[in-house]
Amino acid sequence: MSTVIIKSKEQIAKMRAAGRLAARTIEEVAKILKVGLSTDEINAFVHDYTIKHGGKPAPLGYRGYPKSVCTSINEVVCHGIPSSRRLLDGDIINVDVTTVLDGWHGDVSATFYIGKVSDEARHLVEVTRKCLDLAIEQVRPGARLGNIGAVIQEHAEKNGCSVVRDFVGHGLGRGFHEAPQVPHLGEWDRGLRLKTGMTFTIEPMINQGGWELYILDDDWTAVTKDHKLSAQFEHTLAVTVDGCEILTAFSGPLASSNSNI
Ligand code: EYF
Ligand code: CO
Repeated sequence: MSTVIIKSKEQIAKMRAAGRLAARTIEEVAKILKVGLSTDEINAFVHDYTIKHGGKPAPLGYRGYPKSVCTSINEVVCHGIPSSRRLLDGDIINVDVTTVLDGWHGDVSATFYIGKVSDEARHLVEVTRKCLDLAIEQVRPGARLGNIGAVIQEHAEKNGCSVVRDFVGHGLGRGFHEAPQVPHLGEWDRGLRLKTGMTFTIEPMINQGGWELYILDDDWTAVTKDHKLSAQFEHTLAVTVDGCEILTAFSGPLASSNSNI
C-alpha cells in the first residue's frame, strides 16, 4: 500500500490546466462523433489536438498501450484499442482521454450515443452518468472512501445494473496511476478518510447484465462476459476544504445537458 500524495495549491493549479485540456479534448471529440467515423480517426484527432495544445496523450506507450486514447464500444468495458472499426447507428462509445500537461495528468471519460440508440442502452448510460454525479457529491474532507463505492453500487443495483469490480478509480498527479485505489463498490463509513489536497479519479464502469468480464486476445480490451452493454463516465477530482473541485469539468454543451446526443 503506497502513500497518498497530498498536492499543494500550486500543484493543483497545474492539474487544473491538465484537466481543462483533457476536458476540452473530449468536448471537441463529441462534436465529430457520427455514424461512419472510425475509432482510428478518433485516435488521430485526440493525438493531434493534444499535441497542438502543448500536451501529451498519456496512454500512448503506457505499459505498452499502442494508442493515444481508449475507445470502448457497446460490450467493451474499457481499454478498447482504436482500429478501423466504424461507428454504427445505435452504438454507445466511451472515449477515455488522459492528458499530460507540464508533467501533470488529467483523466476524463464519457459515453456517447451514436444515432438512435435503444431505450435499454439509454437507461444504462443515464444510470452510469448519475452514479458518477452521486459519487462526486460524497467527496469532501473527512468522508470515507467507501462512501464513493457505496453510493455507486446502490444506484446501479437499484436500477437493475451491475458494477465492474476488476477496475478502479485511482490517484493521479505527476503519475498516471497513484494511490489511492478508488473502488466503485463498497460500504458506507469504511476505508480511507479523504483529506484536502488529495487528487483522484472516479470512473465507474456499469454493466447492463453481470459484472464479470474477460480480456480479449489483444491483452488490453476488457469485454463483458455476457456480451451485454457496458458504460463509463470519469472525472478527475481534487478534495478542497469544503468539498471537491472537478478538475476535468466541461464548459460547453456537455456541462449543461443531461443528454449528449
Ligand atoms: C493491465 C492499461 C494497462 N490504464 C488506465 C494501460 O485510468 C485509465 N483511464 O481512466 C486508464 C487508461 C489507460 C490505461 C490507457 C491505457 N492503459 C490498459 C489495460 C491494462 C493495463 O494493465
Ligand atoms: Co482513469
